[in-house]
Amino acid sequence: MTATLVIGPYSDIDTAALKEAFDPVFLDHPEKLSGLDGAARGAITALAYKGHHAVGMTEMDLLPNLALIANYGVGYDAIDVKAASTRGIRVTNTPDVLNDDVADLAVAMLLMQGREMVQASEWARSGNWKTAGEYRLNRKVSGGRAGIVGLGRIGREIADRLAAFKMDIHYFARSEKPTPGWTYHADPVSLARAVDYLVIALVGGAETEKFVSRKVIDALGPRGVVVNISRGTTVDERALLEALEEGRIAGAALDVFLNEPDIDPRFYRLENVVIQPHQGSGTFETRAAMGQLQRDNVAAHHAGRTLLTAVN
Ligand code: 8YV
Repeated sequence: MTATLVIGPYSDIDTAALKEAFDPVFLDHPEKLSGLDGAARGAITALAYKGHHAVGMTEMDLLPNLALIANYGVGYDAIDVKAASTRGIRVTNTPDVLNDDVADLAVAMLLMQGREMVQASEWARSGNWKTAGEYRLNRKVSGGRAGIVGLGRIGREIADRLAAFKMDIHYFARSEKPTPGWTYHADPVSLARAVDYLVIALVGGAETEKFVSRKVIDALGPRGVVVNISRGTTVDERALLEALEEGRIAGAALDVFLNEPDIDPRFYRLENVVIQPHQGSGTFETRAAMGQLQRDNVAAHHAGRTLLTAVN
């Protein structure tokens, strides 16, 4: 009887590696757990999870001997860590290995939004360039003012990249960091007021829900652009949509949304929004590293070794 359960939409490469390493039970969604018989559920001690559906008390109660949830991703907001800790279940994630990709995507989206690259590409593809001439002028990005909400590992990588674009770096974090030349703001409204681009790099979960509030969005003003690579929950999405539709901010570049992938269709109608399908960490190289780290955590658990990247 296997002791590992794998849940989520894994790539073929990850699936093969998981199979080889643990000969696990595979499920595509946590809601399928109740379909496993009691003996199979009772044998499971490790869960390798990938996805953004909630894994909470109900799921944990169905796995009475579960001792590890190894999350595929740095953000573990889908997992009720408090409930896990209460049951003595350890949780691990995959930090650091994805910092570069997520930061690259944030910067790329910011440039795409400012330079209207989606529309400009469409201009060329549709033949307008040949028939109607040059694409319209757009907005200079280098030298602008960027505000990073959350100067953690990913936020820091984004700030470093934007500094290389000669941008004036402002940030909000729980405490001021030793970052000479960068401006600290103790509250996000003050940060939004000071910048053109507001880049959200917060962790997800209840404590950051709607942290970028209506007030913050209003403070950004008509030249302001919201860039989000964190979680859809960190922004008041309703307030963001209203501000975009009413032209009270200049635009947005979003890799994350509420209710992914069934996102609010109002976003599709907004020309000034760059939309990405939550692909921040989605490169072959980084996904290989994330998968390896997840499997290393599961292997460490089975061998009784120290977990590599424990959350609780
Ligand atoms: C996802 C992410 O994990 O790491 C995170 O927190 O959001 C992503 O890397 C990835 O989409 C797999 O579900």
